[in-house]
Amino acid sequence: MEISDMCWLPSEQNAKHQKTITITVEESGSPYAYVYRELCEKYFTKLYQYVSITRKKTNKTDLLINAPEDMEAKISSTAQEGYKISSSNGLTSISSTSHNGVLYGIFRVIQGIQKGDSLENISIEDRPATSIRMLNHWDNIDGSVERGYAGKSIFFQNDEINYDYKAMIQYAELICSIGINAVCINNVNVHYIETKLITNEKLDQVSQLAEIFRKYGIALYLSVNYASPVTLEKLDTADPLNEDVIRWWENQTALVYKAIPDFGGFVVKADSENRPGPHTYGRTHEQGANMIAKALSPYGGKLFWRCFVYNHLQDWRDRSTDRAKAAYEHFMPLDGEFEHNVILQIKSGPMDFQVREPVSPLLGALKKTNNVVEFQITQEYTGQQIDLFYLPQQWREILDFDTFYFNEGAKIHQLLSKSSANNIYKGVTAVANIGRDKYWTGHKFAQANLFGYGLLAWDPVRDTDNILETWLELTFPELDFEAQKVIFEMLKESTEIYENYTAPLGVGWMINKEHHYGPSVNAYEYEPWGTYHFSDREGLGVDRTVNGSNFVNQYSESNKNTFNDIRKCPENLLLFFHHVPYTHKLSTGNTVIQEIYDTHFYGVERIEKILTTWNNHRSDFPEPLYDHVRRKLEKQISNAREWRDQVNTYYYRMSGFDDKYGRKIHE
Ligand code: GCV
Repeated sequence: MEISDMCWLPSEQNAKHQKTITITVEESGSPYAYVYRELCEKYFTKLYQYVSITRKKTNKTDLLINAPEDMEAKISSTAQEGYKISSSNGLTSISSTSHNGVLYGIFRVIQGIQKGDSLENISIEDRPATSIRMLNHWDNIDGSVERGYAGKSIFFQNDEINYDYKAMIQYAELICSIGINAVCINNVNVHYIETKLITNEKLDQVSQLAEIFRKYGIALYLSVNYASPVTLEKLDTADPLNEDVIRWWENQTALVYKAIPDFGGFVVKADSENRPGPHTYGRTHEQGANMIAKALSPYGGKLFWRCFVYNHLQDWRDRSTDRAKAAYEHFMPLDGEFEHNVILQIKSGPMDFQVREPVSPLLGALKKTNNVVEFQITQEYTGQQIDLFYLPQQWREILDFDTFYFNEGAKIHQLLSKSSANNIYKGVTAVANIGRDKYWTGHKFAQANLFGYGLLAWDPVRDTDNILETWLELTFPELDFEAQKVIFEMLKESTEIYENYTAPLGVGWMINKEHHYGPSVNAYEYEPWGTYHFSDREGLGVDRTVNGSNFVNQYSESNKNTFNDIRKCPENLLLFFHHVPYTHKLSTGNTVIQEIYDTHFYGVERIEKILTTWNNHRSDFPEPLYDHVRRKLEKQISNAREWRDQVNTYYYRMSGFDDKYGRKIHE
């Protein structure tokens, strides 16, 4: 594997503006002092002309890394993961009470120097707002990646755990530098061979991976197959109340912890999209989850239990079932029933990582259960790392959504950062966008999504423009401000542009079936997946009001009233909540049909303009980058045109309304 891209970490592109630095990593008995030395050696040498690393402080020491022997082995609060960088009399020190904190402090200093700060001016005390900052890889052991758009798996190949050691170290450093502290290496859809990852056949190799991640304060997790006892042990049931099943999980979990004493825990997708689960055995989610959680509990392990549970075999004729309601209906009645180490993993929206959907009503509603929000960095429905989509802007809106469940502090970002006695673990997880691609992420600019995820997970109120500027400064030190600004504008606009030509007004699921790239208006309309737009000759949209599916009722009173009332419902969610006639007037004065035409034309024009700008600035960028981005933009434009023409033609034929500007719509 040839992944040489350093992303936002110092590389040969960094000019060595700074002259000399003496770094002291005190030999204080910390088992990780060697990691700090390695990091300093690797990265400070990219930024300084002369670097000397000592084990004892002298009067030459510029940077002192203090790693106390009694550093907390297990992190039990976000304060512990914090760090302090302070300077006085020419000496800058990094200190923390945990290994993670020291690492984050070192990367913070590196970033400061990269951005041109002088060492003495980097004084900061920081800590993460959330305790869980996780990545889920959907990697399969055959090397494929479900919904992966960046090449093959970095962990697996040909039914084996098989990775490039150097690249793995690089990956761990990359994600540590943005504060990630947990990684689940395999797909939530656990197939036969992956089921064996928790057995002696594979544990040796899993533990070697865990060892790499441990160096960087990252706990390793595995997705497990709920029916493992049946698949592996040939028990005739995986019933969570069955004694043999309970014992099987206890024994298997003990084996895992013998191999990896600080193993993070399991992730489970149960009773969802053909995956087995407790329902398969006539039991409930809390019975299934608690049984596995109890097996993990003696070792401090956690169980992430996904709430992506719905009927994927719905009859499209059945208008009484609304998939959006499923997660809440399954899990809300179970609030308070889960073991202390169960964490419910809730997709950010009630459907499935669409370009636009409301925030899941389960977030904020659960009061007595640990939960994390799940984002998707891999761009399944958002352009597949061909089309530009700067995801942090979407997440910013989600994090700022007010659930109105409490008098104060009810925005999603506030809920994620607050722990309470019943609800200890809080945070975020996201599906990774990584593969063996030379840029790691398929599109070089998709690195901004991974970077932004890390920074928002750490600080969920952070401004996304500032994240983008920081990413640009760190990633492209060789580009001048004007050139960086070109990329900044492209990414800033990208989210709206993609929404313009794919999903204006909150309409969803007009995407090609299975691979989910490009338009196909009715691909899902007569299918069992519960994802419809109900277009007819009069209008379109899904009535989820009190007179329709009553999904609105799952929100707090205030949000329910907003979404239910067509005059108050945000227009970018109009078709998610309401079935409206084509003649319905919007705040812009446009009718819905005209808005459909306008947004699709506008989206294409905007992306065409971006390519023109990119071409005009050709000489500002190194040829490989210019060419890489140009080729992606050309593909995006042809995709956007296809969306425009298929959707506009479809609605022209369906409604008979002309475009008031007389633009070309195919008949
Ligand atoms: C891993 C969507 C995706 C599936 C994915 C699933 C999930 O349905 O299309 O590929 O499966 O979400 O989140 O479990």
